[in-house]
Amino acid sequence: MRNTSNHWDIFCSVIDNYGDIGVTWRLARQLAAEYKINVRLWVDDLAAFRHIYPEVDVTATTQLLQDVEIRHWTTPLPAIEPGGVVIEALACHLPDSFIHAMAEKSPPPLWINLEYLSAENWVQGVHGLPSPHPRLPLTKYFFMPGYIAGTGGLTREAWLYHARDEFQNDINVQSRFWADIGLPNDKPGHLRISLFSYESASLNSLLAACSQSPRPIDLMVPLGKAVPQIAAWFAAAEARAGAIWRRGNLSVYVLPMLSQDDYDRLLWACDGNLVRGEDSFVRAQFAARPLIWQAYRQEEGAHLDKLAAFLDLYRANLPPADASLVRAVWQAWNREEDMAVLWPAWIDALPMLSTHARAWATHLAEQSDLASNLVKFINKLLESRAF
Ligand code: TRH
Repeated sequence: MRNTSNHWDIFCSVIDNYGDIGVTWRLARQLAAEYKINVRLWVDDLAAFRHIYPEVDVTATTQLLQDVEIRHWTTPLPAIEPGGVVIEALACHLPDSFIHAMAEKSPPPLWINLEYLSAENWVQGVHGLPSPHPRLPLTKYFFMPGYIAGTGGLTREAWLYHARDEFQNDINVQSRFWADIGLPNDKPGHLRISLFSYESASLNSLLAACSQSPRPIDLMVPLGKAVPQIAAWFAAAEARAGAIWRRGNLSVYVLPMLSQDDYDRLLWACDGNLVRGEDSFVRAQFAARPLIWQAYRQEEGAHLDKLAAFLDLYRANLPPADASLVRAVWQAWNREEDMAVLWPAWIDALPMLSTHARAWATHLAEQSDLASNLVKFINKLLESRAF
């Protein structure tokens, strides 16, 4: 593929949590590593960034990480010449001064609005549409991540599946991983489930069901929103990384937040994963392990539409009884209902769900990835400009 060989600016505003920086950092480093693009990633919250990439220096206005130039996005933005491509990610707003600098550049940068991921049908219709600026000689293009042909695809690095398979096929590598993150690896018969969720009224019933499970369950919980609620359920005084809480057949291991790459390994290593938002959700699908997704809550239940659209795709090849179970479990978790009956049913179904998860991950890899789709999209626009 032709190298677009110029400078790209990606803007990321951290609205909350880690998804905004998680998505943009992952894309930025892939563009730099696989396409040798000079990426400048503007981030307004370096502290949030450091949670998923501990090497980040929160005091630096400029730093180079994995061949990506990281710029602290301050207000006002320093006067700077825009790159040839400008990506406005996940509903952030470019500073006016930068938009004017874009309009003054000749030719003007290609302006991409990278949207949130959704499995809903309308995504295909919007993907690639131009939106001319009302006053300035600039056009912004919608780039929609998605699961089906005619969308922008999903961010998936070239190395990902190979690294996952090497990890999942090598018990020694897995043992080293557990040791490296300070967890025991000598628990035959235990199920290991990772949990990354928002606060939830369902959580207590899930913990209770785990504690009564016939098979011991180890819940791996990186520090975050769910931890105080779990600590309260155990009546534990302090919620810190390293804490271990036990009740019945449930053990909860509180982990520090891991780097993005180690979090991938955690997803690969566990028997099942509870994930949320956007990026951890996609990574859990790539992990080829059973998952339950908690969608980011939106006004008027818009997240439940997103959930339903994804479930339609994900369950398409499952026998009816299994398909119903998956929908019931995911809906209950998202509607914050009681998990007492559904959780044990999901645990019992793990062998079937594992087979399905692998088939789904294989299916996803048939689609070209978001970075390569984006580079193709940009090259096409450049070619159309040449005439
Ligand atoms: O953190 P999230 O809930 O993020 C978001 C934001 O809320 C955002 O505003 C919203 O629009 C979006 O969701 C849909 O969930 P997400 O998307 O899964 O992002 C988490 C990131 O954190 C992801 O890149 C994985 C990373 N991560 C680590 O690197 N280490 C960890 O230990 C964990 C648990 C996550």
